[in-house]
Amino acid sequence: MANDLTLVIGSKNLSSWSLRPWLVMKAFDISFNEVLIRLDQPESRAALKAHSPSGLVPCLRHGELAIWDSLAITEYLAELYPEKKLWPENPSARALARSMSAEMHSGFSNIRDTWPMEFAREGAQVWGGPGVHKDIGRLQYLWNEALEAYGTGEDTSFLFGEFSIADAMFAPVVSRLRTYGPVRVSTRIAAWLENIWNLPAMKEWGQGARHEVDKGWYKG
Ligand SMILES: N[C@@H](CCC(=O)N[C@@H](CS)C(=O)NCC(=O)O)C(=O)O
Repeated sequence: MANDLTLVIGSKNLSSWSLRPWLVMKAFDISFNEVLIRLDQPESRAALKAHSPSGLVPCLRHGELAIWDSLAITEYLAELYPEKKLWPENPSARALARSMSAEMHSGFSNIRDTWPMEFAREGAQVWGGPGVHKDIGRLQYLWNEALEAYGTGEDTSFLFGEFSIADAMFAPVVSRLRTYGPVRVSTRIAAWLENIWNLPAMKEWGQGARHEVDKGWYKG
């Protein structure tokens, strides 16, 4: 079944929405074929339209089925692989994880618009302004709430103890905090940021992003 899954994604340096389900699939060892569409090129629009009903990525293809939204893809995967526990098992934890993921999916426009993901870029020292810092305040509140209630208390903890879709939904923000800022965070949140950044799958995505930069995709 797994090899029937094809995830269509955008450029790894830029496509924050693509990173989320890609990370879930890699971290949970779900095998898939990857189709990467280079964004921001004259031919990108046609390629996106050919692969995704919305003309946006990510899009998961499973046989005849196309699922064209990051959160919907992760929900589909959670249904396809219940034994992998992509969401926290505890219903209250799962409800909070879903609320946080949905808030990320529909909100935080200040940080998303002002600090676009540039995965391979670090230490740019760009102050985002009050809107960005309002978003960061809310993000830290959410992360802290999850870590305090459901984290293991150890430095290795993810938001709900084990890695889940909720962690993946915030992974592009983890990248942004390395690119821009600096932003002061609590020790607990700093440890979680490190955990996400050091995931083997995040490193693999980062290699892909750097490879794009090295190929000269972002010159000029
Ligand atoms: N709500 C969608 C947003 C998808 C989206 O905006 N994707 C961007 C790339 S990150 C895209 O496809 N842009 C098309 C373009 O750059 O032409 C999701 O969650 O998947």
